[in-house]
Amino acid sequence: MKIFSAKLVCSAPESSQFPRDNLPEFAFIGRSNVGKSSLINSLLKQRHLARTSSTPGRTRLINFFRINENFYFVDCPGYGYSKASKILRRSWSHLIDQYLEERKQLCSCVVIIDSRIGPTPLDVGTIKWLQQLLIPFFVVLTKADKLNRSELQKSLKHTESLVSGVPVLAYSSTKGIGHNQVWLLLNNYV
Ligand SMILES: Nc1nc2c(ncn2[C@@H]2O[C@H](COP(=O)(O)OP(=O)(O)OP(=O)(O)O)[C@@H](O)[C@H]2O)c(=O)[nH]1
Ligand SMILES: [Mg+2]
Repeated sequence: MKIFSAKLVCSAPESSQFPRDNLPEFAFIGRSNVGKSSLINSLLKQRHLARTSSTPGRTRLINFFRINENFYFVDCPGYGYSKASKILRRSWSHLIDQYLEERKQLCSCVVIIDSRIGPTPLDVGTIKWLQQLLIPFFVVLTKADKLNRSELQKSLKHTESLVSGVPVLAYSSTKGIGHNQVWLLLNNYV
């Protein structure tokens, strides 16, 4: 995919502020610090479009990036950040639930999981929720550069066994591993 333009058009604290132009959307969801914002930057070959940080819980609002004036990448707050207050955690997860339940223009979710950790109960819960809502999704295992080949194969197999039939791809934002494969799946929708 050739990227002509990519801009942050909205950081929404609540659903009334989601964009209203009805373009197709891809949502990037996963645990805090798993590499969601880095994946978005890497796919768009941008360095600082989505804010990344080694401090978990950095993305607190739902950020909408309009790409090529044609579709959106949606960067969601990470779930499961244990140091955030209970109230904050509840408001983030309420915001994400609202987004997933209501958003008609949502084409597909990209569920992001740390390849070194594999799916946690929270990830499995999210996947079940997407299946219940009939939202298409695929899984990206990030930080693949941190594993050797056999560890990565093991992680892929283990994740595949938990999400039978759903594509699972390895990705590294630092090395660009998986870039074309992720775009191939996204291209099915735009
Ligand atoms: N080695 C390596 N580090 C990565 C990769 N992806 C992300 N990181 C690092 O992981 C940390 C978290 O990345 P973010 O992209 O901010 O993670 P996030 O999921 O958006 O985090 P929150 O917004 O806080 O939920 C940063 O220090 C990144 O540099 C990767 O593929 N390889
Ligand atoms: Mg982020």
